Amino acid sequence: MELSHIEHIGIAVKSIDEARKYYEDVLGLKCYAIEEVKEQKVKTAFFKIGQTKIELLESTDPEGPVGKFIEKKGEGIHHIAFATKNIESVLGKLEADGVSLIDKSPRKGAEGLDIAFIHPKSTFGVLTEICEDKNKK
Ligand code: CMX
Repeated sequence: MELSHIEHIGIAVKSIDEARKYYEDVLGLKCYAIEEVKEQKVKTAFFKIGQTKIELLESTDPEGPVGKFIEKKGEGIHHIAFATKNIESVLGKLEADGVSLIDKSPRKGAEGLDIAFIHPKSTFGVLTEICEDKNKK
């Protein structure tokens, strides 16, 4: 599988304004982007540490994926995202291996990345995202 590194870790929070104080004032990371992803019913805030990002996820709709997650499980790690340079090939291999894909083909996510999610029932309970930054080529 052509995965290069952990692109980001998504963390569900009730309030980005509240949670970012910990990441900025305590951990000393810098929030470099805030973006709403309407289709996913979330507002996101990004921090970088090495080549990996932390993505804070605040729900904009209780019926959205992050709203439902917080309601059931509370705040915490929501997903892990792996980077690749060939998302179509990775998705093809996952499907051939019988892994349950939420997105069978890539779609646009935050920061303009091409993304696809894998169902947590196929990944020992961890919602997993594959992403490719096609602008980097
Ligand atoms: N991690 C692990 N398990 C999760 C989960 C998560 N993030 N979200 C839901 N689940 C589990 C639930 O606990 C539940 O498990 P049980 O059946 O054992 O109770 C099961 O999945 C079904 O949960 P649900 O609340 O009924 O939710 P849905 O089935 O409607 O949807 C999922 C679950 C993962 C398919 C959906 O959240 C999804 O498609 N997620 C991908 C998109 C996404 O998360 N977008 C937000 C981030 C966007 C971004 O990063 O920009």
